[in-house]
Amino acid sequence: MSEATPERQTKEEQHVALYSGEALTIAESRQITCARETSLVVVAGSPGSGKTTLIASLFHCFQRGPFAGFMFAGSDTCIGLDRRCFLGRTISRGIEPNMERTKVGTEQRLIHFRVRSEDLTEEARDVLITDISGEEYEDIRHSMDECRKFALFQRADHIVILVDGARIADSGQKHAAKVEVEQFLGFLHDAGHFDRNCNVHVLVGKCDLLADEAAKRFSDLLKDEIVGRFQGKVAILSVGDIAARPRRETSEFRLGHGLSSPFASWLERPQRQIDLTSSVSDANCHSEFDRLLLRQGAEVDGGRECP
Ligand SMILES: Nc1nc2c(ncn2[C@@H]2O[C@H](COP(=O)(O)OP(=O)(O)O)[C@@H](O)[C@H]2O)c(=O)[nH]1
Ligand SMILES: [Mg+2]
Repeated sequence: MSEATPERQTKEEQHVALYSGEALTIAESRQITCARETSLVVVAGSPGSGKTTLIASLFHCFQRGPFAGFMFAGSDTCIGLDRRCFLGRTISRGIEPNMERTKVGTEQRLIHFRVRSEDLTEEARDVLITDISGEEYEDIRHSMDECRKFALFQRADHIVILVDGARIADSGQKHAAKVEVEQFLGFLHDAGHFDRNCNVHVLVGKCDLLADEAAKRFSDLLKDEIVGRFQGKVAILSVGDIAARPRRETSEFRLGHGLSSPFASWLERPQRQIDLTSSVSDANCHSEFDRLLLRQGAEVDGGRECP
């Protein structure tokens, strides 16, 4: 075996990607998406609905052991995950867990999970999950143009819409919350995001707060109406209740309540039906992040070819 010279070592080291462990930019995520089939999950919902908590709770669930039939097999974003989790930890001694507010315009936003089936019969699978900021959500919700050109939706394999269960439990807010989610789905549909094989999951979060029967009935009504209105307009529509991080863990509501089935489905990538580049042009992209998504879309969807 020949020994590498110091000079040669330096050159080789330059080609070794060293992950910071922070959430990934799209550019950084290419190492994952080019190497392995990776699905992209985009979580949308009103500010405070529990999007960041959902992602952090998945990580906590895997820290406890196998989850949804899968074992944690690594992450290139452990520090990013940790950052999102630290305020929610017991060590923070807060009465209620509190998540760091999702920063706007930050490029580092994709959280990576690699998991493997518990029985080890299958290869490990990769999933990138991101939550959109409150500001982006408001922009998209109020402008069809913004919604149409929002590149994350064009690329997403799974769009998760999180309804704030705390609002559903509040008789003064529940109607507004219902109208909001129905309008948002209508916007996504009219913007053409349902025209391809993207799966949509509407989840009523914080369901541990739906204590009385009236609140539960309203949550069921909301889900039934959404199914009645949008089933058939989107490749796969699923609805459900989750309590990603119940205020108090009980035998009924444990950490990650209701998340195992959605999470297992997020590991599957629906087959692409459209050429992303035909529906989005560079001129439509409003940030460098969008442009990277656009460039990457063709590589990711067209096979495993990377420049
Ligand atoms: N009771 C309860 N509270 C939750 C749950 N999930 C999140 N929360 C709380 O909802 C608040 C907002 O969560 P966050 O993830 O920051 O919302 P985001 O703005 O959508 O990212 C935090 O105080 C969380 O602790 C849940 O399942 N049950
Ligand atoms: Mg957040």
